[in-house]
Amino acid sequence: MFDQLRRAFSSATKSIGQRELSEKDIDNILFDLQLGLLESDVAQEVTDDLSAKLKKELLGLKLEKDQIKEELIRLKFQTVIAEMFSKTGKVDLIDKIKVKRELKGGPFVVVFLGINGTGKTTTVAKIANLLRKNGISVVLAAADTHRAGAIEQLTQHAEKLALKVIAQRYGADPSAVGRDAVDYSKKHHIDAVLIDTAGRMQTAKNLMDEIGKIVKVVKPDIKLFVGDSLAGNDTINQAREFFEYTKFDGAILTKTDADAKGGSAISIVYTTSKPIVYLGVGQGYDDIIPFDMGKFLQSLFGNAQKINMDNSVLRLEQTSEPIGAGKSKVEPSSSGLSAKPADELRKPVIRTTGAKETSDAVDYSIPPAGEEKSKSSPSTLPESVI
Ligand SMILES: Nc1nc2c(ncn2[C@@H]2O[C@H](COP(=O)(O)OP(=O)(O)OP(=O)(O)O)[C@@H](O)[C@H]2O)c(=O)[nH]1
Ligand SMILES: [Mg+2]
Repeated sequence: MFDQLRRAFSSATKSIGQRELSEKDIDNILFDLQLGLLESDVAQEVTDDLSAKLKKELLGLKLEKDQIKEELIRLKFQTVIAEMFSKTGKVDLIDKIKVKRELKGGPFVVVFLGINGTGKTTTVAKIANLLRKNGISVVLAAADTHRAGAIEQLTQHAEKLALKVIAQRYGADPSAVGRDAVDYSKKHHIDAVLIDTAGRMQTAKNLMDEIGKIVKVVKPDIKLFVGDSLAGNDTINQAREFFEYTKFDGAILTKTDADAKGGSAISIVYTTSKPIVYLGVGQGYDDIIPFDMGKFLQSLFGNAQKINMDNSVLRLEQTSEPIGAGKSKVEPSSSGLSAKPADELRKPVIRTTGAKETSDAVDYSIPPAGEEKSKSSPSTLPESVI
């Protein structure tokens, strides 16, 4: 995971390390870095901003004789990225739920948002499993009342996890489903309500209006955007649009087990200034891990480093493996989603996988009847995980 991004950084640091730093040198080197970042699916505007910040840092650098070492430049890169991530703060979902439980303030309500196929329903199941393991009682709300099979899909997860799911018929008002789930949880003293939502409607505006209504009616404690790490450059458009409408509180980046690039994490944080809360690392119920900035940076930059940030020093723990290592294949899991037959697992709809395909037009519309939903599934997702 994130190997390509690490390569982008390390090749740029090498070329810096071998030269005296004039402004021209820096521009050339930053050009290489920009290319590397773009290839790693970091969005163009993010790449431009990052390299402008780096240029500022590098121009001010006083170079001693032995000082131009790869590590020194690498630290500058790290600092810029680390500052961006550390400014977002941290969301500890389990802790937040426990705090509300102690205050006896009713169930903690989480709404999951994102376009179709990013992994919302799967993530709802994973989080439910995680919360239960932490002694938190959970109810699921099937608020995707649009897509055929969506209610059954969530119900299957609920059955496997022995959880209650609150559902109505297809076409029902999703906010009413959410409200039912909250009412049920109040009555039965359930700690958390996880609301699965639709990812596609007639138009993007309909989708946003619907989500707006759910948010208004159920007043969630937290709204989590679910982004597909394989969607590449398109992730930034999705994140921006959802953030504009919902002001979500954090993001979950899915399919990082199949993601060799890692730019999506940077793009989401850059666009929204909201933290990445969890990473999806496979199709099993246990395949979700808290996002760890230190490990993410280590995964990008390699060895343990000290990073100066806001006058404090962050020491990255050295671990033997970067995050996601060894997770590139989905292992069969007795309790997991991957135990499902392949044809039961719907292929994700990846709207864009490369810079060339990027489009400003956002179309979350339902395809004409008969057209297969997952036509644009990526070739980048290994067969083994589909
Ligand atoms: N490899 C891998 N696959 C994942 C991950 N998360 C979700 N998936 C797969 O992505 C596909 C789509 O997941 P869903 O949970 O149905 O996506 P969704 O966002 O609910 O889709 P809609 O209901 O259509 O909006 C499924 O095949 C999942 O198993 C992950 O972290 N890693
Ligand atoms: Mg779904």
